[in-house]
Amino acid sequence: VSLMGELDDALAAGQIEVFYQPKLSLAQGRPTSVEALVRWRHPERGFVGPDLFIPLAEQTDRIAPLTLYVVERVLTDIANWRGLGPDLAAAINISAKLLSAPAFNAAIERLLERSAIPTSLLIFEVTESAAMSDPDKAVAALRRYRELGIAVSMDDYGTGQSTLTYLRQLPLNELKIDRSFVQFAHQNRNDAVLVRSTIDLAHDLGLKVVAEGVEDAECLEFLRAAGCDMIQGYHISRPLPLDALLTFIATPV
Ligand code: G
Ligand code: G
Ligand code: NA
Ligand code: MN
Repeated sequence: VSLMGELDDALAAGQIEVFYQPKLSLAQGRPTSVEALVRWRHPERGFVGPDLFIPLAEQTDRIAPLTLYVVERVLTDIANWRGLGPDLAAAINISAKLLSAPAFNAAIERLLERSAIPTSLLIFEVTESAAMSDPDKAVAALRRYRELGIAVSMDDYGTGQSTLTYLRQLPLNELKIDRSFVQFAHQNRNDAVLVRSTIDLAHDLGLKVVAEGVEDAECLEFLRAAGCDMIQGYHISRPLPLDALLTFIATPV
């Protein structure tokens, strides 16, 4: 049996789990959002990471049902952590392809209508390449998400091909600097320049900036000095299952 054949059953069998990685607001000194990251607990193969099965799901038309499953899970989980403290938004990765899929977008709207969770607690993360295949449709979909109250974040910024074009065209709230630039920015002069000027550029365009892949305190301090708004990475927390996230929220950083 192929891995993809099994993915259909995995959803039904509850083998797809959603972990959450906190993003720390430097101004507020607390997490203000989390990123939802899927994991597949396969009964025989053990843990299968999203790097392996997300691209396969995209190639075999399983990405829409998988993403809808994640969105439903996230809406349920938000209900679990609301009330435990200040509001914590959830970011969901949306594959390129889905932006131009009318059936997916209609299904998202139905899910949100049925849910009591305010859309202001949702962020959709898209990659530069995501928007690239069909820019007009991507722009229309992102505009619609924003009309619905969902914030839009550009993920993996800096690794795509036509970065400035996207910054001009896409309706964005937030930009996430790819971890390959962030990780060593406090040690490497060129990386430091790229990260600092990206933060300034984003701010001048009215966008919030998230640095991902922050692995130590020196990197955090570099980013604070550079005026970065939010940081995400192992230094704050690894991606956590819901239980551990609830504990994390209850524990001051
Ligand atoms: O921690 P990590 O191994 O979770 O994530 C690996 C990659 O998988 C990242 O690029 C992340 O954006 C992607 N990913 C994780 N969850 C999802 C998801 O629900 N949908 C999509 N499209 N990508 C995801
Ligand atoms: O591609 P995207 O940015 O959506 O995915 C985030 C990926 O980065 C996930 O695989 C997540 O587990 C991973 N990640 C999160 N924080 C860190 C970090 O501090 N260091 C490294 N190396 N990877 C991280
Ligand atoms: Na992401
Ligand atoms: Mn990223």
